[in-house]
Amino acid sequence: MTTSNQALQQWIDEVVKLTRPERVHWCDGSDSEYQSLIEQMLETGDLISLNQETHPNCYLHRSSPSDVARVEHLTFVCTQNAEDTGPNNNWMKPAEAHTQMKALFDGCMEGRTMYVIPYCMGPIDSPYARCGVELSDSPYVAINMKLMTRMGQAALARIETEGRFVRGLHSTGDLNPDQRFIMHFPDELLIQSYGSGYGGNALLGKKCHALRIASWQASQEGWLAEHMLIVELESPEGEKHYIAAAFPSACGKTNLAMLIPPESQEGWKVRTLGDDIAWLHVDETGQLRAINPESGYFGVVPGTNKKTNRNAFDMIKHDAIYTNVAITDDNEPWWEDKEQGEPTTDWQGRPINGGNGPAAHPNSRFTVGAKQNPCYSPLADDPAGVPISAIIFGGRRRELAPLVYEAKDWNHGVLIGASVASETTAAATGKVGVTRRDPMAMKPFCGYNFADYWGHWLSFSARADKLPKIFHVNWFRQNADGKFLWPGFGENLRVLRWIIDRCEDRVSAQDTPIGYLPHADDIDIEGLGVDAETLAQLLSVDKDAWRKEMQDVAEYFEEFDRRIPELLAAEHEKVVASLK
Ligand code: SAT
Ligand code: MN
Repeated sequence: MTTSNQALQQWIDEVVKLTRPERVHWCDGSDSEYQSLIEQMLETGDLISLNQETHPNCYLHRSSPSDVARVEHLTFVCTQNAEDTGPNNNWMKPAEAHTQMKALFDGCMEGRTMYVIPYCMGPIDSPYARCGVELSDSPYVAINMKLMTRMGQAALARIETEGRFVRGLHSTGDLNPDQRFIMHFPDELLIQSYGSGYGGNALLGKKCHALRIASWQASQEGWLAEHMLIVELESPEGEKHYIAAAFPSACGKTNLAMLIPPESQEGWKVRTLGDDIAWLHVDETGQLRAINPESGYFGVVPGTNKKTNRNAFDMIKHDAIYTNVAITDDNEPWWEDKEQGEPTTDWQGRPINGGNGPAAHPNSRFTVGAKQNPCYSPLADDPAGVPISAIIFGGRRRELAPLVYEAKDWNHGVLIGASVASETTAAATGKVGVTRRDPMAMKPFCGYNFADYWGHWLSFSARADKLPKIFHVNWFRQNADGKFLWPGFGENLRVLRWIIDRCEDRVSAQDTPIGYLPHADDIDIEGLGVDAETLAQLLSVDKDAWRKEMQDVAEYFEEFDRRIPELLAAEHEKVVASLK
């Protein structure tokens, strides 16, 4: 196959010359192509067939044990000027990065097939969607891209009419962690990834394109590319609201996006538009609208059970690719807190032995097409996206941050987003459970200087008439014994209801230095098992602790020096003054 797009054809020819694959396979995105790739991977052992009776079309992939998460220390943004990438990114000069990557890619596909993977991020006919082409020597990448994006013929046709696309070159190389790099060249709309087959490092449409490159493009073009789920909430009266929410990786975005209303919340309906990424645009009426650029979920498996997320539990029983889970003796996938079955073989294929740690890797994942979700919203395919009523920021914080609070206005909301901190999780290599600043949950994903990014966020006050309200939530508060104060999961709907009531001006709130907090009786705790004292604790503002927090935030901002927008510094000043 070839393409009428000369730039694409020329780039493919260059890559073939450099990497020297034995074969080139153009992905058409068809179901039959998916099936034949699966069969081929079963033969080579790249995939293991799971119990086809109980889990039809489910397969297990075991990655190299040293390749199980994103590698932030090996992820770079390459611009001429280091200041443009900011202290929030690793930087390398483009020329140097090109030289280094060229040496790694030289002949790396010998004996392998190179897959040409055209994809579209967003509904094919959406003006907000953007296309890319990934060249990869991994069939695992090809099948995952089929589930995660609109991949194949239709995307290629759009590229041929539109002419513009992001280029992504990926090779698993020899999986040597010392020769692993994820490089971004925003000025060239180019991504190069070598030495990893793991999701966020290898499925280049996801974090690399839809967040790092897209966030930079968005800043040039006047929109936002965010690490946010999109969810639809319908009240018993039929009133609908769309909410976008940003949380760091492995903090429950998929669970919130697929929330199941508990029995106590009768009549509420929740539908998912997206579980990880949102692209936000201001429409011609001044309303902020969101699309989900993806078409599938790459979710954390451990912890998924009938109680925590029944929809996800059912959704991954068929047509799913599992990565790094354990298996039972009847060949069913198994993970910690599945609450069903017993594992016999761990994620590395070893017989279960307590000394080897968890049976499933803590960052083991499922990949499924979004339409398998029992609460999938067909509006995810609407080229116009959905109007956003509220934006929520959140982190995983044992202490300090109340259950929920509302920003006083948009600019204050930008400060709240810029101040997000969270405990690290298994989604990236490194120590787990350390609190770090993770502004807008974008620390690993913002493709340019955070200070400029906050400036871009602030610019929306002037761009849009109907800006959503901004909130902060924390589902992860613990007491002194390490017990969670809030039950979370489906019960989070009780907090979302307050958020909607605030958007509709139906409830008043307590005015505190950090924002508007609910009056205790405006959060429905009936039948929840949370007593009034605990709720009071969840809704308290410890002024001393907050003064310290604002000091920490100020120190964090200092890293960005004079690039910090004046408006943001002014918002910080205001909070500090009111805490006095
Ligand atoms: O980076 S991935 O997208 O693979 C997983 C995550 O960090 O959310
Ligand atoms: Mn994510």
